[in-house]
Amino acid sequence: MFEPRRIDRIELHHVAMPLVHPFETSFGRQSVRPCILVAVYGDGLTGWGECTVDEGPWYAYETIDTAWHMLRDFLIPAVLGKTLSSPAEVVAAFSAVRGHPMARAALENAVWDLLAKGAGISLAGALGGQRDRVPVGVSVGIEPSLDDQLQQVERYLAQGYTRVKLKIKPGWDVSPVRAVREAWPDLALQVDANSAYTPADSAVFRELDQFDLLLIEQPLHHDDIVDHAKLQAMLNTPICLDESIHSPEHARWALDIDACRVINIKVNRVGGLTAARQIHDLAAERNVPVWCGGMLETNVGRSLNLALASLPNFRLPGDISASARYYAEDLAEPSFSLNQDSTITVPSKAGIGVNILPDRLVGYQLRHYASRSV
Ligand code: OSB
Ligand code: MG
Repeated sequence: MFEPRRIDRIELHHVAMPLVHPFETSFGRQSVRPCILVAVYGDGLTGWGECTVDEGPWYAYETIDTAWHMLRDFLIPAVLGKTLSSPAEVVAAFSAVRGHPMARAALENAVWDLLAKGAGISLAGALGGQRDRVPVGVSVGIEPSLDDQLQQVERYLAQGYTRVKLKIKPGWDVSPVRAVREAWPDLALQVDANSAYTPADSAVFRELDQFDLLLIEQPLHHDDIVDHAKLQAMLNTPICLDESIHSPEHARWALDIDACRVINIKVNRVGGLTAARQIHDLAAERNVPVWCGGMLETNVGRSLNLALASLPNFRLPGDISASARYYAEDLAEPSFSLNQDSTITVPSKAGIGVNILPDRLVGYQLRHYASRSV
């Protein structure tokens, strides 16, 4: 499918993007979202990937600085100067590196973009995607009061979103869910605890089980599957794992013991598009639905998420909201808007289908690294 392309330079851009509205989860409140953009240069074309790391190890153990170190000192040297004809060769080149999925994903995904651009095909086409628009929802952060939360939900519903995810944490769970459920009895609603609970909290989940939720995302420990299996056995609502699934192996282990009945696929968390597609395929074989999670991406990561979510077993709406839900201006264009049917259109231009705006990139940039040119 792809033509061989020699990787002659790789650059890293650490950027910080101000969010239009602070985003609070059980692990903290954020008004600025950092990320590392990876640019892979090969025979006159450039591929881009986004590393969705935070400043600190809150959602995952990786940070901006660990990813920078892994990319600069191990991952870039493993592919620089090589002639690549498939992303699988990048996966193989990284096989000696343990862990650090977000760092690996950003560089592998940039190579997917480069090779798809070289072949003149969209990333969705390269992956085998089958839809030209994908259903999406919105992830609503924890708000200072129930009134603020209801207002946020109302605002997003007015914009056309038909699926809402509420962030929960101990002390902010049953009452916000009840308030939203009472206000909108038919809304497609789900919750995400980001690992804030322990097995001793099962009473909270039995109560949440009454609200006809689509799923309960990552209630327990970030590395656990065993306690999730025990909790799943007590509930009718499907448990969805996010943080606990770091690879196709983790997905298989979790499904084998019925630790979850839905998987949130985040391409960075699982180490790249190759692994993300493997998890998608495994879940499809077992008739388990998946959906595409988000990490407050710029348009670089968002376009890639849309391509991934065009695969057929992405059967629940993704956390892929319109660009304007996140940033007043993005560093790549075109921006994504919500269609009237709560979908977003999958980019059809070659590669990820968005262009970096160099002035914006420089404007949001905190740090830059360029490898040797070879
Ligand atoms: O757990 O899904 C999560 C954002 C940052 C870190 C973790 C999560 C999230 C979201 C945002 O829920 C989803 C989005 O990008 O819209
Ligand atoms: Mg989550």
